[in-house]
Amino acid sequence: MSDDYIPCFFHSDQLTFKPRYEWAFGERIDHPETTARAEGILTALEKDGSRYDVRRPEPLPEATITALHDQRLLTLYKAAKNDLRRGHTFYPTVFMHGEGIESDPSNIAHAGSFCFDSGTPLSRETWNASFWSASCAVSAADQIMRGEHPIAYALSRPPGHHATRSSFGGYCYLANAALAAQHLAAEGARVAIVDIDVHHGNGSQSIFWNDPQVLTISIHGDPTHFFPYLTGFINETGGPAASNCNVNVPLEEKTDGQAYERALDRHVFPRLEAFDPDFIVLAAGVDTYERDPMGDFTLTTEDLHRVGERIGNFGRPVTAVQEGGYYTAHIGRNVAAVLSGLHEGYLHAKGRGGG
Ligand code: Q9C
Ligand code: ZN
Repeated sequence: MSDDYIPCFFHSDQLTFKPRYEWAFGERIDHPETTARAEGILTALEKDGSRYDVRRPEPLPEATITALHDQRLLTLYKAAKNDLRRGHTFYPTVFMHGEGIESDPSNIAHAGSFCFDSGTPLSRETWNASFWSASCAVSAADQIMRGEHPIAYALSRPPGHHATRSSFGGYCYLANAALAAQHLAAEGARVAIVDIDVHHGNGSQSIFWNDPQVLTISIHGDPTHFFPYLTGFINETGGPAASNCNVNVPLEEKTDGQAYERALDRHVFPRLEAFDPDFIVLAAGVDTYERDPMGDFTLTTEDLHRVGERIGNFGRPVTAVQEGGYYTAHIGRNVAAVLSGLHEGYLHAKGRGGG
């Protein structure tokens, strides 16, 4: 096993998708999930070339995606690829769901029936960019599964933790972290998804709701007043076959690094110890940052490093998958803080650390 650097996965086609705008409390705003986010992260990784090795992912077999996602969702993304005009971005306007609604995924006009918010548009490029984003997550997981490295990173963009088996939303189209977890669990391993994005990881929660092999933990802004509003409460603990395999840790507005670490100690590490996973998938959003325009926590870059360190120090191999993080000027240093923290924490746990 090579401990000395972190393999990182990214494909340039992920930059072809450019959502234009979304709605924030009735106001049209520039879309926060920009290509500049990925570019900022890449620049930071390349600046520290002795620690990070950026590579292209292997393309995912489509069967890996349909093992987790409804085929109809893929049909919709492919319809967008084939039917939308170049340069056109489609915003669903009708969101009928449920009984008696017969939606046809080959009809873009029905897209809202597969979608749960107004911020997650479709274009010709959505499928290809999301495909490579998901491929990054599974390639990173594969490095971990083969035992080649203790820490691997997927520069996944678009993000994934809000996407469910059959719906998209929250800027997410394919469930990148869940696909990584599925890959790691394929040979019977126990996997824990730890979601540190400031928003509840509703997609991962719903996908593994009744699966006792995958523990899902999310620590996030209290959905009483924060996106995605309908999920992320503490009473959501898992389905009948997986009771207590889902853990939500909602925290109040303006949560700082100290309170965040306290929550990790009280609610996250005890559950990880009890579950005893073979692998961790870290849904690594950095929108807990104090200057994040979407978040409502107040973590500093040093706090993010400390969070990474604490999770690495748990001593299990970590597949880190990028989620949110919208303060573009500092996203590179914030992601590097989490990754270097994971690396240092892991080496420390194994008695090979310098610190
Ligand atoms: N005015 C991720 O961080 N938009 N998604 C809320 C509020 C949804 C964020 C709009 C935020 C989703 C992966
Ligand atoms: Zn987020």
